[in-house]
Amino acid sequence: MSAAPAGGKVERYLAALRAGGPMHWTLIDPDKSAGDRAATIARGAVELGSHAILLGGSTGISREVMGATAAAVKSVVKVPAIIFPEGPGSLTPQADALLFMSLLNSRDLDLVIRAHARAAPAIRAMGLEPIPTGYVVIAPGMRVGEVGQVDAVARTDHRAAVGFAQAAEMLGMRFVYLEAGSGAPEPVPAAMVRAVREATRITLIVGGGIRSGTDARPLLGAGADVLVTGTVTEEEGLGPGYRSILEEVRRVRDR
Ligand code: 1GP
Repeated sequence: MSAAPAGGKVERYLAALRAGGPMHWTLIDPDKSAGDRAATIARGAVELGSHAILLGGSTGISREVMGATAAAVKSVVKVPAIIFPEGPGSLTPQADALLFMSLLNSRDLDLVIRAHARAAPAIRAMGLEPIPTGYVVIAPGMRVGEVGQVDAVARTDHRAAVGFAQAAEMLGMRFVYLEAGSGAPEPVPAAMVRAVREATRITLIVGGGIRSGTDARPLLGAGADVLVTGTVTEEEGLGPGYRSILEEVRRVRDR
């Protein structure tokens, strides 16, 4: 007897995509690109093959800006618009889902579970689909490492990364996100991604510092299920760096 697939509509869409190979998600920061500007990026991203739009990145994005941006994005693309939250203040029913992330290696219990407990009733009332995700910051961690009061996992400490990912899996989270930090000089090491891949079966998201196909290739080879990029589009638009990342994802999917 096989169990019904877990999660809501967005999670089932992502699971079906994952069965066909790795994915790419485009992170748009509504504080930098709101409304129509975000919609233009999202349309171009999906035309180039990106599989979902993540909305977030800055601290203090208002519910109004997030709501208007999610609505604008959804008016032009069919892929899910998923909130990448930094706190409960930016949650809006205009999005399809949110990464319901516990920052597993934070010293701040609010970011591990307390803010989630406060926000859960509102999330349920909004009908926003929560995607249960263990979020693990790997050095250098950049800004999220600082504001998240994180004890960042050292880049060579595969054992720690595997421990967090396995703990997330054992707690029933269906996604784990290895985050080097937005704008990191280098992505999460491929060897760490491989170690986590070999030790877990949940959907493995990798982000931070991916700027080109050359960066993407070893991460895909190591078994990442999802690559998230944000900075490359903010700095260069949907230019050669962004396109080469999507080409690598497509190459692996087409294999
Ligand atoms: C940040 O992992 C994402 O949370 C994306 O990072 O901005 O470096 O692409 P970049």
